[in-house]
Amino acid sequence: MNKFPDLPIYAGFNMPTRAEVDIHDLEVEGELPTEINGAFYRVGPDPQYPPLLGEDIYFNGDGMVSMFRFEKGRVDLKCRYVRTDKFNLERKAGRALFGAYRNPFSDDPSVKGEIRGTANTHVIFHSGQLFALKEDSPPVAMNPLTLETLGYWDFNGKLNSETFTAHPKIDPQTGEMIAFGYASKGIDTPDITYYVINTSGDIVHEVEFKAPYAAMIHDFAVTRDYVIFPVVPIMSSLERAKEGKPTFGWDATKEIYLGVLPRKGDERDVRWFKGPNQFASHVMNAFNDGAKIHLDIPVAEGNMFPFFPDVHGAPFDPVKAASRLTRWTMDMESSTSTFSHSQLTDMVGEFPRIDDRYAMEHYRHGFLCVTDRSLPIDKNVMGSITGMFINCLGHIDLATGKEERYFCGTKSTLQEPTFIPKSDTAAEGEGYLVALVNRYDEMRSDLVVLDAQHLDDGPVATVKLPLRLRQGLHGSWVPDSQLKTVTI
Ligand code: V55
Ligand code: FE
Repeated sequence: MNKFPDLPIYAGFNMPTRAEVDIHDLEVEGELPTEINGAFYRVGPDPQYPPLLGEDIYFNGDGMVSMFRFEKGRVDLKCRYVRTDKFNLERKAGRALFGAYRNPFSDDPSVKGEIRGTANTHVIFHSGQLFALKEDSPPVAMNPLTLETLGYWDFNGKLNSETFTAHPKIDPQTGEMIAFGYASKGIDTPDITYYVINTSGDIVHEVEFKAPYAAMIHDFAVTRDYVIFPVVPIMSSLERAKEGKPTFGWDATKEIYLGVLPRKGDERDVRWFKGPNQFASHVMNAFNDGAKIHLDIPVAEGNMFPFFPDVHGAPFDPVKAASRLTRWTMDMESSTSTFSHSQLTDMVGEFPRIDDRYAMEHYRHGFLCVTDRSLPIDKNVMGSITGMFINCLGHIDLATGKEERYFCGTKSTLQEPTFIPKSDTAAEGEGYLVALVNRYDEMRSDLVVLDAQHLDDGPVATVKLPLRLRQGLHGSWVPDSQLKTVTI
């Protein structure tokens, strides 16, 4: 009975590991720079139990957090499941109780009304806690040192939204966490609740407003003066959910909207800019020059999520799913409701990252997961690839236009990188990029450490893992200087 179905998302490299491990002093090839001191956290879906409905999508697996603790040229690994309410209920039952992604109508009646979150999308450190995040539910607080789950977190009773984004932004200058929840009044509601959370973890500003239509708002952008909510038509539908169809689906007939709000504004200040139908999800960074707001984001012509099918029945188009980093510019002084756009690179990529100390500001260095189909691939060992295919990490210097890339080889794919500054005072982009490499030939993972300014040179060190970490999503770097503030 406890057997995952014979489906590609549970096979080969994607077989659930379900492994909570502690490994002291991982094997390292090359020299780990001794200035890397802190913790690299990342999270991804790793289903605890075979799916209730016989199949599932990757986005619905239980969150497994990994912590790579770097200290003086050595690194330890700790992996722990996030003990969400869902995880605990299913462990007690010894089987899956929750059904389809974001569809409570498909659940076992015994869990009606329970929080369905999987905490599988991002891990963020703020106000001394680690938060494991899923956009359909509140954050889950974890002990940053032990990865022990403390439970759902409501910011001292002040979280009014049912939901909380997996992509909050930390202001590197003020230490504030800027966040929001969409579908904040329930599934398929157009409601957005925006939050500013101070360094002590208290909600100090809250704004409720409505999006032009109810859709998935996976990420948003923050500048020094504004917040921007990109609304693209990954539509939700309660009717579809009740019929047992996917709750979310792509609508190629709908325009996109960018909702702009001054950071300390209220609902009357929200201004919507409109653009033609296109797909965008993860924001690289944003900044404003006075009234001009620039938002850098990979943009695709069409849907990138085949598991959220076209609502009008069009087949998934992999060519239209190719995304390229684009700069959207809105002018708060003009009276138009449109925005301009310019493509910043020819590289096809998603999962954009930056030196987070330059978030919300003029910045120069961007990093991306890149798909280059012209590079060689060993088809014999790469059979079990599903979803996105990432074979390079790209660096783009936005000041000079210069690009560099690291190619992970013909038998491997990459996970999202995270930037680690050389020191707290190092210049922008001066430091390392860490990323997990999925070694399909060895069914094993490596953590590569690259010089962020010289990706072409290949890893300065490779942390050799004696096990496989499933494809993950997002992660964070927390330097020792911040870990020292942890008191739990
Ligand atoms: C995304 C990922 C999610 C999700 C919604 O990358 C959007 C987009 C891993 O879960 O629930
Ligand atoms: Fe994301």
